[in-house]
Amino acid sequence: MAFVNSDEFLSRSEVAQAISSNNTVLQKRLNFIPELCPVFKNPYTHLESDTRYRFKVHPACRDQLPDIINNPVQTVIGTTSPDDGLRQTYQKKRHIGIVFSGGPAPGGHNVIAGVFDAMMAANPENRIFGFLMGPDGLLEGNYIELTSEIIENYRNLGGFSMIRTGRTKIDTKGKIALARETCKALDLDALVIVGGDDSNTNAALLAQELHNDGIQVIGVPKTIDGDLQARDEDGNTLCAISFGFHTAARAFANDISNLSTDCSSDAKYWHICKVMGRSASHLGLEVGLQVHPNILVIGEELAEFVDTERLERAIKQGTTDYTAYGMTLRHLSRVICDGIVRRAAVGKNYGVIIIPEGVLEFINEIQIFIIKLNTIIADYNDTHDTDFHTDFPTLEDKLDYLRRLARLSREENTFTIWNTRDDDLFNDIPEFFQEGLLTERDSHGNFQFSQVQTEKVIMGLVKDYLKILQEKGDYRLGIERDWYRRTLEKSGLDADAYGPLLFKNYDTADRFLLVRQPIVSLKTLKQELVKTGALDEEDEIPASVQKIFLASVPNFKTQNHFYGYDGRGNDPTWFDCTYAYNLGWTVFSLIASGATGQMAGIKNLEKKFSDWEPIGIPIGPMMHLEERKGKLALVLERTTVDIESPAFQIVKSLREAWLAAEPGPDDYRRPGPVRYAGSGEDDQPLTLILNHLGGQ
Ligand code: FBP
Repeated sequence: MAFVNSDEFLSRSEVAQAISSNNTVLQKRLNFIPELCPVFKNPYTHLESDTRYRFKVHPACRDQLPDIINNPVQTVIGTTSPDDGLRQTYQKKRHIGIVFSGGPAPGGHNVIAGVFDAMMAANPENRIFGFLMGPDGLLEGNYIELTSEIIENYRNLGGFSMIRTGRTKIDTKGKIALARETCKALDLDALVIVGGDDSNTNAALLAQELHNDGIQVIGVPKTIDGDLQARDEDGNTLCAISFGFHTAARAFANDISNLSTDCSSDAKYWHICKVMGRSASHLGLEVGLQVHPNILVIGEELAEFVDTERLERAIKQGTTDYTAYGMTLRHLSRVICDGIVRRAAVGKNYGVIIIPEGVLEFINEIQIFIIKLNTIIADYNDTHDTDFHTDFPTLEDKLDYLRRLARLSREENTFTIWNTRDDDLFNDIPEFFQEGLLTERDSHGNFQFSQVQTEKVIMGLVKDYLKILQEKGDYRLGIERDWYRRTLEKSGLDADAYGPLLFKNYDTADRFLLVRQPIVSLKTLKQELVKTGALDEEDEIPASVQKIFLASVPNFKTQNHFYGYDGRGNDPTWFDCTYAYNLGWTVFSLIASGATGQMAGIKNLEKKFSDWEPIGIPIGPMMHLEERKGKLALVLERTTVDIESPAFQIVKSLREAWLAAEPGPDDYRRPGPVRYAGSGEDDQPLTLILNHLGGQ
C-alpha cells in the first residue's frame, strides 16, 4: 500500500482520534469521581479531640515544639446545622499553599483535587497556590494558582507533574525565614506539605515556627515505601499506610506476575526483581503476597536472624560469637542458592526472586559501613563548609581520603570512626559496590539505596556459590524419568541397566532423577561408566547417555529488573484515588477548624470503605531522636516490617509452597492490572487486610 503524505494522513479524523493523547481510557479516568467518606457529605465539619490515644512524648519534642506538642488526635465530625461561630470560621475566605516533597507517589493529584473541592464547597472565593518543584518553590516564592481548569487535567492521574516535586529540606533558620516570607507574601492561612517521614517532620517544625504568625501547617502522609505509618503508645493504628503504596505495589506485582508467566513458559531464566523501598521492605512484602515469588527476601527478617549453630558452637567453646546475630551477605546468598538448587532438582531451571531495594541496610556488615560513611561525609561537609563529593569527585579520590582517615586512626587513638580494618574490608568490596556505598546522600542525609545495584551484589555471591555446588555435583537439573527411559530405549539401551549407574535416586524417585555426585563432566561420566564396567576405556559414551548428562547440567541465566520509578509513576488504584481524595478533604477540615502541626489521616483503611474515618494525627508527639547526617535530630520514626505481624507470618508459612521445589505447577498468583474502579473496597493492600484479619 502506498503511504499518503503524512500531513494529509494526520488530517483524517479517524487517524487523529487513534493517536490522540486525549484517549478514551484517559478521559474515563479523569472523569472518575472517588466516593467521599460519609462525614464529608455534610456541608460543615468540625473536630473533636479523641482522648483514647496516648503518646510517650520525648522531652526534646516538648522543648522544641512547645506550641504543637499537646495536640490530640482529632476526629472529623460532620454537621448540617452549624452554630454561627462554626459557620463563619468554616466559610471564612482562605488562601492555602500546597507543596509536594520527596519522591512522587500515585494519588498526589487527588490530594490537591480533594482540598480544592472541599474549599470550593466551603467558599468559592477560597484560593489555592501550588509551590513548584517542591520545597524550593516555597523558598523561592515560585508558585502557580491552582484553578479548576488546571486541576481537571490531573484528577486520578499518577505522578506529581501538576506542580512537580523536589527533595530540598527546610532545615535552617535562613530557609525557614524564606518560607515565612513566601507564606506572608501570599497571605497564606495554611500551608500543606505532602510528603514522607522527613517531610512531615519538616511540617511539624514549620508548624512550630509559623505558629505565632498565625499560619497553620498540615502534613499529608505520602510515600510509596509504606514506612510512614502512625500508631499511639499502645499500638493503636492511626495511619496504617501512606497513599501511593498500594498503587506502586500493584503495578510492580502486575509486571512481576507477567515475568512468572514468561519464565514458567520458556523455563530458562531466573528473574531477579529489585523492588523499591529505601529501607523498609513493606513493598517487597506486599508484592510478595500479590505474586507468590519463588524466593522473597525481607530485610527485617535478615536483621532478626540468629545463626543458632554458630551460637551453640561458640557457647561450647565458652565464647560469644556476635557474628551469629543478623544474617550476613554470604549466608543470604546460601539461602538463595538452596532454593535455586532445590527447584533445579525437580527440573525447574527458572524462577522469580524479589529483593527489596533497601535490604542491605539490614545486613550488619553493610549497615556499619553505611553509618560510618554517612558520618564521615556529614562531618566533612560540616567542618569544611563544602561538599565531600565535589572535593573528591572520583572513586579513587574518595578511597584515598578514607585511607588517610585510617592512617589518622593509627596515629591518634581519639579518632575511631574509620580504622585500618574498616579500610581493608572496604577494599575487598567490588568497585561498583564501593561506588554505591560512597554515593551522594540525599538532602536529608539518607543513603540512596536506589543508586546501588543491590541485586548485583547479592547475585554475584549466589553465582559464585552455585558454581562451587555445580563442581561438587550438588547442583543438578532433575531429569524426568519417562524422558530418560524413552531417550535410552530409542537408542536401543537398557534404561534400567544405566539408571543406577547414572542417577543417585533411580530406585526411589517417582519423577525426577538426579545424576550421581561424582559425575560432574563428560570426563567423569566416562570414568564412572568404565569403573562400573558399562563401558570399555576405548569406547565412546553412547550419544543418548551424553544427551541425558548434558540435560542435567544447569545453566543459571538471570535477568535483572528494577521495579521503582515505573510503578511510582503509575496512575493510582481505586484505593489510592479514593484515599488521597479523602485526605484532601480531611486537610481542608483540619484547616477550617484551626488545626496546625497535624497530619491528615484516614483511620480504618484496612476495613471496608464505609468504616473509613478522617482524622488529624498529631505529628510532634510521634517524633523521636534519631541519627541524621551524623547528628541526633528530632524526626518521625520510619516503620519497618514487623516480622511478628500476621502478614509476615503468612509469608513465612507459605514460603515452601511458593518455592514449589517439587514436581507440578508453581503457585504464582496473578493480581492483574491496576484498576481505579471495579472491585471497590476489596482492592486494598493485602498486608493491611491480613494484619487486620490476624487481629493486628
Ligand atoms: P519518598 O520517601 O520521598 O517517598 O521516596 C521514596 C523513594 O521512591 C524510594 O523508594 C527510593 O529509594 C527513592 O525514593 C528514590 O529516590 P530518587 O527519586 O531521588 O531517585
